[in-house]
Amino acid sequence: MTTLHFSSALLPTGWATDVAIIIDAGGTIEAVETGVQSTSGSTSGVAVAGMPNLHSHAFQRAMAGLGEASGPIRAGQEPDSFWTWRKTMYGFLAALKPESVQAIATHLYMDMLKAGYTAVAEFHYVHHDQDGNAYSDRAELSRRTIAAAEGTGIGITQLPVLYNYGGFGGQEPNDGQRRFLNNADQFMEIVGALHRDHKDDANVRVGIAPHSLRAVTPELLNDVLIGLNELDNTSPVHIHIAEQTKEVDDCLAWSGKRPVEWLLENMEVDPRWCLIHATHMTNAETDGFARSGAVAGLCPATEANLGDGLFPARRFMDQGGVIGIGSDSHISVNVKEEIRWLEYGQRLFTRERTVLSGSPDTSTGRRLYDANLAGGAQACGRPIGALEVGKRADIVVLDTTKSPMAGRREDAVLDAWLFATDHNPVRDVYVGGKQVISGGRHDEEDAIEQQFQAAVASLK
Ligand code: NGQ
Ligand code: ZN
Repeated sequence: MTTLHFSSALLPTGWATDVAIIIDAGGTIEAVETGVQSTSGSTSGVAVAGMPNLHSHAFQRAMAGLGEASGPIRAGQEPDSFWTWRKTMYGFLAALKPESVQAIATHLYMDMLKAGYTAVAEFHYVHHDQDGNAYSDRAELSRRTIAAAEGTGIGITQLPVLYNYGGFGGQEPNDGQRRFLNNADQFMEIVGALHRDHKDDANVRVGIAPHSLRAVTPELLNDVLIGLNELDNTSPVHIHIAEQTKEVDDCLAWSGKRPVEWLLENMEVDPRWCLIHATHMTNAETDGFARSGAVAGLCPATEANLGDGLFPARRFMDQGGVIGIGSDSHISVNVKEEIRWLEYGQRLFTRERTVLSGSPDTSTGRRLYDANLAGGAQACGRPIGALEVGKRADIVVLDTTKSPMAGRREDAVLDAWLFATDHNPVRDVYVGGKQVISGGRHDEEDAIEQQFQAAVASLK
C-alpha cells in the first residue's frame, strides 16, 4: 500500500485540497481523503487523472513530419490529400520489422506519458511480415506493442485490426495492404491468444478494431463479433468511420446509406463501441450516434493534418454524446494540442468563443478535460479516468510554479495549461500507482531515444 499527497487534486466531486490517495498493492485506488496534511512533508503539486489516448497507430510516429512536402502537386499529378498521404504511409510501413515496431512504440509511449497520457488504445493493423506472410506467432506484432507499453509503464488496450478488403463491398485489397489481411478464423487466433495471455493483467485489455467499413464486409464483421462475444462480450470495439467525403460517397454508392447511418442501422452500436473520426455526419446521424452511448474518438491534430474536416462537436455534446481524444498518426503527442484544436476548430467555424464549455459558468478546459477522461476511459474499457476508489491510480502531477500557470487555482489551472501554456507542465506521472515520469523524465529515456533513432535509421 502507498499513500500519495497532493496540495490540490481534481476529483469526480470537484477540486479538493490536501488530498491523500491511498493505493493498494495492485495499483488500484483504495481510498481518497481530503483535508489531510502529509506527515512526511512529501506533498506534491496539483494532481489530475491521467488522460487516456484512445486512438494510436504507433508505427506512424516514425514518419511524423515526413508527409509535408507537396511533391505530387509539383509533379502535376493529383493534389496532395489524405489518399496520397496514405500511399506514402503504406510505402513507409513496408520496411517495418518486429524490432522496429517495438522500438518506435516504446519511444512513442514514453512521449505519451511525458505529455500526460497514462493509457493508450492501440489500433493495430500491421500483422504480417514484409511479404505479407503471417509470422509463426500470428500475434507477433501485437505482442510487440504490448511489450512496448509494458516497457514504458503506460496502460494499453490492444485492438488488433480486422482488415481483409480494399474497399466497400469486398473489393480486392491492394499490394500495400498485404501486411494487414486476415479472415475471421485467422483474426480470432490473434484475439484469442492475446485475450488468454492478458486476462489477469490490470495494465492490458484486449478488444478489436474492424478497420473501417471499407476493409470488412458485413458477414466478416458479424462472424468476428460473434467470436469476440464468446470470449468477452464487454470488450471494446473501435472502427474508423466517415473521416473523408470520398468514404461517404463510396458508402452511398455501395449501400445507399452514409457510413454512420449504415453502422447505426446494421450493428448494435452501444457504449462498448468507439467510432473514430465520424467527421462527416448529417444532423440525424449525429443525434443517433449521441443516443447510442458509443464514444466519438476525436483526433483533432491528425484530422487537421490530413485535411479531414470538422466533427460536429457542439451538437453531439449538446445531445449527451460521449467524446474522447487520440493522437492517431502522432503528428503531435500533446494533450493540450488535441483539446485546443477540438475547441478552436469549433470557434473558427462558428465565430463564437467557449463553444464546448457547455454552459456559461463552466470553464472550457475543465469541461473538455472531464469529458475526454470519461470517454477515453470508456473507449479503453479499463477502470481509469478518475481519481476515485476502484479506479487505477493513473495520476498526472502538474508543475504550477511557472507562468502562466503560477498563481492560478482549480479550473484556471486547467485553462492555463490547455489554452495558454507553451512549455510542458507535466512533472510526475503515475500509472497503476507506479511512478513512471519524475521531473518530466522517464528512467529509461536515453536508451529509449537511442533505440528509436537506430530503428528509424534502419528503415531507410
Ligand atoms: C490508418 N489513418 O489506418 O492509419 C488511417 C489511414 C485508411 C487515419 N484514418 C488509412 N487517420 O483509413 O485507410
Ligand atoms: Zn486511425
